[in-house]
Amino acid sequence: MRYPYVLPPLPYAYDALEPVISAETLHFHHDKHLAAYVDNLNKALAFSPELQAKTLTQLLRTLYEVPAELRAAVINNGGGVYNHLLYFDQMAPGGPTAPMGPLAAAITETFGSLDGFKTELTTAAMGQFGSGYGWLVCDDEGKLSVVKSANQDCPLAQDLWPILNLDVWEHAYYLDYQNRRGDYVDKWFSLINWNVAEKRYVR
Ligand code: MN3
Repeated sequence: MRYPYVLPPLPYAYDALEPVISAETLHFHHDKHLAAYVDNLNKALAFSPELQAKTLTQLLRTLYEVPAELRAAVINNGGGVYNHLLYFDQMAPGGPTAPMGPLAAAITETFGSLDGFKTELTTAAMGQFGSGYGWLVCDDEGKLSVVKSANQDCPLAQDLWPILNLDVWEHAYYLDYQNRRGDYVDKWFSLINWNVAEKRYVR
């Protein structure tokens, strides 16, 4: 994926994730918030052919090569596009309720159990002050960890490969849960499309 960026359709029906996430939330989150990140990323890159030539992943991995005057816009809007595409892709109704294969083994090895992983990601997501994400990432050796990030910062910039992310910006849950971030986080785990996570892990 590279410039000019286009808004891909939501990979399922807007009401597919109800009752955990409402169609109204997904309309705003995908059609307004993500669309704005796509538009603003294109504007930020409009006069930079060398940045246009990079894939989005390359761009976020080499932020140090982005001119200082564009860097904040690329971090915020490039991250906003990448992070949201992952967020929407990794959710699905009625998928497998647990990972299988190499990711399952790695989760057990790192966190003790799937519940151990959920506890750690919940702690990260709840501990993120203000807007941001909780993440399941791995390093180049496939070693898993849970991290949190502020705003639209993406772990790619730290040479970490994102496997799952949990958007805890208020726009992700406020219509459905108001200030109850914990209820949203708790229910969100039931939406994880473990097939997508597994594919990202064994890439
Ligand atoms: Mn969001």
